[in-house]
Amino acid sequence: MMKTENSKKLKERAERVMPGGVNSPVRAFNAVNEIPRFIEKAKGAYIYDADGNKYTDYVGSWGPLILGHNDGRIVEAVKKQLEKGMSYGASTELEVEMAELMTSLVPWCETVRMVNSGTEAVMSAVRLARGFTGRDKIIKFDGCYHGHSDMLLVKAGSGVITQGIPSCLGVPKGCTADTLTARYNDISSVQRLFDEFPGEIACVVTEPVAGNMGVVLPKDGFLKQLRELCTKHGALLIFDEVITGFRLGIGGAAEKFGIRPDLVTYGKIIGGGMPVGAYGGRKDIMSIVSPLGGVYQAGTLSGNPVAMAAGITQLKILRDEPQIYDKINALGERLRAGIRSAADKSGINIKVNGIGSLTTVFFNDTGVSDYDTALLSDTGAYSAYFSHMLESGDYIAPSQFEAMFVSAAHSERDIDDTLSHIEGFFAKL
Ligand code: KE4
Repeated sequence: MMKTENSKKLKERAERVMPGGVNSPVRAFNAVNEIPRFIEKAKGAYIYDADGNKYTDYVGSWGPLILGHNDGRIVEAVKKQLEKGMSYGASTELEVEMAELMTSLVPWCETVRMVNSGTEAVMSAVRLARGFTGRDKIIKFDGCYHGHSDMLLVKAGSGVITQGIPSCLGVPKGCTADTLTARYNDISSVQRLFDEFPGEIACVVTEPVAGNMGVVLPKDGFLKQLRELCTKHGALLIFDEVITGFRLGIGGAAEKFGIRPDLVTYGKIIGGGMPVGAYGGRKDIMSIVSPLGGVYQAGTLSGNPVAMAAGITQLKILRDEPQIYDKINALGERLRAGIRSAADKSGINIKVNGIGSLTTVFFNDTGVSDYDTALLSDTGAYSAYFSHMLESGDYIAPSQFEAMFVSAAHSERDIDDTLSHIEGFFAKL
């Protein structure tokens, strides 16, 4: 058994002064009945906890660390900026460079605004869609998670499913009265809402590949039908690419599936590990964002130079070394093929969903294509799986409803070692 004394002590200290002892609920490990590991340091594909245990990391800070932890080039860029200052509350060339870089890499994102989190990015994009269309209603999908702004905490995924919160306390009915929900991958459920509320729907916001009910891929044609419906009804299509942006490829899911959203949101990877979010898209829509127009949005640390230095460095590496995507996608495929083969050999009924470097093992013997089928998963079995993997030295998501992230720092050896641990778990069942 791994030593966890120091993590245990830190958990007790944390719980005295922080709700649940965490700054984000999923880190509490409540869904997997384990002592949350307090991480002391990290490098490449590995993290090390307060008791000196080493893990191969498949969380990667929930997505930002596509190059692995503490890439020397990013560290150098951050150090260089730190010598010149941390934050000015004034414009800098770095922000311009970031916006030029993003809009050059993602041409349908014609202008972009930096914020400090994915939550802020999606909240702002939805406000903008409402402001641009003059309509109040929005459509989101059951099981998709777009951060914790009031109007989007309706049948949300990620930590909301993990903690089993049917709906969030503290969100007044008025804030969600205009939030309509549809079933992911069921275009008729979207059509019905447009038919029921003609001329009232400002936008459809979606994760183009869902990552917050576990990884769920869009069915063939689903995103294209969404695009067509939004165009037909004068609603905006918002792709929440906080997970998929710059992960599925330099152009994210929009490029991979050949769909042009009206607005797109980013986070995670564009910050290189620092707190960053962004929203952007069609210039005519972005042209009503303050100070140009009447849709207000602001942020003390938006475009923070240290965060920009980290994010620009990471994006430039991804731009200049496209073979990184070949590597992480191949490693993701190796992982999925290995898990499926191990399950077949041991006669275990699981489903493995994934795309590129994103994977989820569902303890579920039906296909998982939406919120309802994801909820059929055996979270008790997932918890046992999590504990086995943790004890074996693999740090995977402490929730059935999240993704495994592979980085460019992972090796085939890491994947094969992890596969042997998974085989070991299946053998115990
Ligand atoms: P943040 O506010 O946490 O930076 O981003 C919110 C968000 C928005 N959109 C999507 C598609 C997201 O996945 C997220 C946040 N992702 C979760 C993990 N699935 C963050 C982890 C956590 O909450 O601790």
